[in-house]
Order: sequence, then structure tokens, then C-alpha cells
Amino acid sequence: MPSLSQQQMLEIFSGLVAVGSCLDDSESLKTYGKDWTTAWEPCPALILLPASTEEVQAIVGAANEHGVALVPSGGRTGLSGGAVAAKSEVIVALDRMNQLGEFDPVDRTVVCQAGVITGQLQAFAQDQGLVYPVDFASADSSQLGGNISTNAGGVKVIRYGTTRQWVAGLKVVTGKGDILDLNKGLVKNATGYDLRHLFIGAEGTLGFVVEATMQLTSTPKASSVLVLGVPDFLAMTNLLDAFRKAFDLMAFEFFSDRALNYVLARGGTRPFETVTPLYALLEIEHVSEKTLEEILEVFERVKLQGWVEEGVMSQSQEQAHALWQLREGISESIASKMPYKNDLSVRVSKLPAFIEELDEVVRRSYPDMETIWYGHLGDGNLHLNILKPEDQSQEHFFQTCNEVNRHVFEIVEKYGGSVSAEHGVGLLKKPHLNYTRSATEIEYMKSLKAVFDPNGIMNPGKLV
Ligand code: 2HG
Ligand code: ZN
Repeated sequence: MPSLSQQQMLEIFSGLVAVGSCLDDSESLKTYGKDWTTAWEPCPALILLPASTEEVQAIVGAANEHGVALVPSGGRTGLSGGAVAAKSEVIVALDRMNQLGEFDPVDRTVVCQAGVITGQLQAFAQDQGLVYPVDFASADSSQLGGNISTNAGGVKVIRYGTTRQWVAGLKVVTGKGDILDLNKGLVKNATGYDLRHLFIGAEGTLGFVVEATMQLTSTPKASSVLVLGVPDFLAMTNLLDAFRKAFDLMAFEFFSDRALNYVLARGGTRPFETVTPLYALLEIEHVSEKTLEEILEVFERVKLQGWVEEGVMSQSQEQAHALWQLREGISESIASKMPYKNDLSVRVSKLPAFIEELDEVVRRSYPDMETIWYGHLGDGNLHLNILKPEDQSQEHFFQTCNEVNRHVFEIVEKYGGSVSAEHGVGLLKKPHLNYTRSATEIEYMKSLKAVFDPNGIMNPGKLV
């Protein structure tokens, strides 16, 4: 793409948004130029804050005319560099398109602009006596447009699926500049290619998500949260199997004692005195009066098997929240250690064999580094974080991890898994996409991109 000076960019774009909605001060460039990753120095040219679909369309038109790369920006809570602007791109941040629109109590849908915060939608649903069930630790700052563009998962996927499942309609501005109103909230629609689903998880490479009609659902009954101390991974997968057979689980998460210690260093209390290498966190809905009794029955059974050493069950909402904090606080508690992040998945049936091989490689490859295991075991999704030793430069550390990860990804490939279960490909996983997608598949993905974004202005360098 031809390189334009910042002055030229200002002349082209600043008039397309309201006064005060085009930023070029160094503080804003730094803030908007990155997500939660640390590997790339932000270096955007400008930040635009459009207030309407038409303004987004005008920006896309000008970008095509002048060959300018655009980076869509939401809450920037991503962990794969999908929203990083390091090459003088123009950032289009959807912060000002943050309104909730029409709520339909019959369909139980609500129209949301892309900049609506996840927590805002959750609170709105609650006010209607309903629930928006996709949830994760960054719900207070992540935006729906970003959630949709990465098909965000979170901690309740085992029950409610990923963001994809909750998008009933989607309005987008394609990289070509067309506005498409996709699926329009329909439950059934057998009229060919569902373009809505192409934009979900596209990481802003096909165009901008500007509005979504989100599906809400019934509030679940009361639930209990359990934290169980588990001796090893085999016991953990046996436990998952035992509880999945007995209950329609709302969550089955896991974390290591090392992860727990990082959370506790910032506050909170141990779930119980016994220290075990791993812990499982389960949430179980009380579907009948017998549920509590049934939970205790299964607990006794798995304890007899030796799969659990000790356990605790929440007795109040506050306790449930405190137990969840032990899991949800992990990512933040290790952030200062500049972790190298893995976000792997395999089918749940393959977890035991997959983890055994993976654990072996990790032990062998990182004898001197701290490795932190946690994740959404019930979805087959493992977050393996490697912490940077203090005396190593970030560059050297990343290089080492990238080399080791070839072996990690070979195992992922062998088990038909994914190199990114929920964080997205972005810049971080792009070099490793081939372990999950075949060369032919990637060619088809590139061809699709060319249809929606023929000049390659949308988030170039990411995903494909
Ligand atoms: C989580 O499950 C998030 O806590 C973050 O997906 C995981 O930081 C990570 O690796
Ligand atoms: Zn996660």
C-alpha cells in the first residue's frame, strides 16, 4: 500500500467523523494501538471514532480510494494481537457506537451496536428477567463487535456455546464498502450461504461488524459452585466424564496449584487446606430438589476412586463468586510475567491422551521455566501459559517458546485440535495456522477475503 503522511491521512479522514472524533495525540495512539498482548509496539497513524454505520461506510470508501489499511478496534482485551496497529494503520474504534436498541420480548432479542460492552448487555438482559449467557473475565471491558469478530468463548461454553450461537442477526460494512443486513433475527432461514457466520470469527479481516441482534435466554435456576482438589490430569479427565454423565454442567474449569498461588498472592483464600497439583471448578444448576443430594453422591463416588482429594461447595452467592475469582483471576495475576500464551483445544474425547503427550513435551522443553496450566477443560480448551524468566529478554523468550511450540503444535495437529480455541489467530497464531487449517483451506479463506475486501484494506497481516 502507498504510504501517506499523517497530514495526508488527517486530510482524508478527519472530515468523515464528528469534530473531536479523530485522535492523533501520542497517548491515544499508544492506547488504541494495542490489545492485551505485549509483543508488538503500537504505531497507528490515526484513530477514528465513528458514530454511525454511514460514517464507517464513508471511512471504508476513503480507505479503498487511497489504499489505507484499517484496523477495527473494540475493547482491545484480545490476547492474539488481532487489534494491534503496528504499521501506521488507521484505527477505527467503535467506542461511540455503544447503544442498545430495540428489545423484542417475544423473540427475546436486543439490537446492539458493536461498541456495546459485554457487561452492559448482561445487565440489560438481567433487567428483562433474562440472561446473556456468554461470560468471561474481561466482560466489563470487552465489546460485542470484538466478541463477535473472535467468536469469543469464555467460562460457560459447555452449557451455552460460543458467541456465534447468540448472534441472531448481524449488520456489517464489508471491506468493499457495502452494508449487509444478515439473517435479520430469524431462527430459521434456509436461503443459502449464511454470510453472518463468515463474519463471526473473521477478526475484522472481511469488514466491520457495526450492529448485532443478540439472542437472550431464560435465567437458569440457582446453582452450586464446587472446587475439587485433583491429583493429576488423568483423574481430572475421569472427573469430567463422571460429572458430565450425571449433570448438564454449566461449567467445568480447571487450574493448577501454581496458578492458584498467583491469584492468592493478590488476595482471596485457599478453597481448602489440602494442597493438590490441580483443581477443578464446576458449576451445577439445581434442576430439581434432589440436585444437592445427587452432587454429594457423585462427589463421594469420585472421592472413593481417588480422583478427588478434597472439595468445597458454595453455600451462598458470595462464596460462589469468591470461588470463581480463583479461576477468573488467573490471567490477570500472571500478566506482569509477560507470559507466552497457548490457547489449545481438542475434542473432549481426546483430552486424556492429548494432555499426556503435551505434558511430557512441556516438562521436557521447559525444565527451567514456570508453566501455568488452566482453562476450560469441559470444552477441551487448555490455556498453557509459559512465564518469562526475569533475566531473559522478551525477544529471546518468545523465540524459545516459538521453537518449543512447534512440538506442541505437532501434537495439536496429530489430535486434530486447534492452535486457537477462543483467543483468535491475530498476529500471534498466524504463523501456526497451518497446524489446524490445511493449505487448501487457507487458500479458500484467502479467496473469501478477496471477495469481501478486494483491496486488502481490512486488518491486513492478521489471520490469513
Ligand atoms: C481465560 O480463560 C482467558 O481466563 C484468558 O481466556 C486465558 O490469559 C489466558 O491465557
Ligand atoms: Zn479462556
